[in-house]
Amino acid sequence: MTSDTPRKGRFITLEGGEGAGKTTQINRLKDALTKRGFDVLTTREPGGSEGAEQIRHLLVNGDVARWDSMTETLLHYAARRDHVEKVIRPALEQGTWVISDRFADSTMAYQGYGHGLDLTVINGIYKLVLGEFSTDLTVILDLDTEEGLKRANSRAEGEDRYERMDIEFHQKLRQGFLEIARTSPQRCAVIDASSDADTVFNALWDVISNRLSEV
Ligand code: T5A
Repeated sequence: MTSDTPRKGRFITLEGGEGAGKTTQINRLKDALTKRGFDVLTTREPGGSEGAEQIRHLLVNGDVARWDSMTETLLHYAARRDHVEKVIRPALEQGTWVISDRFADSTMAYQGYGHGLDLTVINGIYKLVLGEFSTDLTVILDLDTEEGLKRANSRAEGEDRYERMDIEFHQKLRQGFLEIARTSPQRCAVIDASSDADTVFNALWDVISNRLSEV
């Protein structure tokens, strides 16, 4: 399938800093869309395909400084290429709606705005690896950095290499996500993730039903 092949399903991503509540909201969104008769696949990055899950292990574990920002970006894009080609594109082509916990905007926010890799370099890698492939809708869950880290730490299940990075890094990537939304308003929406999970879901559902005409 080339980047020009028409899609039948929709590709939605949820983005945000650590502990913003993406997993919680994706589960609710899957239930709501399934009840309305859509075939829904949920997935995540880094990971989502067998090869990408192996690369994930290299990214979310180990010493904070084990990769420089370019190596880290290339690892995320190697994983993403496998995920898109083996899982996301085939599902979309069959008419399945795909919801991913993180996608390319995370690389821009974390490795670009957070770690300082040149944003035009990241855009160039995106074009090289994915061409014109893009999300239909990206919802950014925006939450105070310290609150997000507190929520994420309360889970204590390992895979915490990024959570261990310093607070300034997390503050920069939060601003990065907001900047991404400002520069791509057609594709992105920001919602306040500080309320309880029901309130956040209501805001998410408003965005989904307003932006995607099939819902
Ligand atoms: N990364 C990823 C990059 O650097 N570049 C990239 O290109 C990509 C794709 C992945 C890491 O990789 C980095 C970013 C990440 O650091 P991960 O383990 O997948 O790591 O981590 P996260 O994506 O951050 O996932 P988390 O599980 O930490 O956060 P979620 O999914 O946003 O949050 P969730 O739903 O698990 O909730 C966290 C806790 O908060 C509670 C939940 O019950 C849970 O305990 N909670 C709430 N509490 C109060 N109010 C609410 N509204 C709540 N919603 C959830």
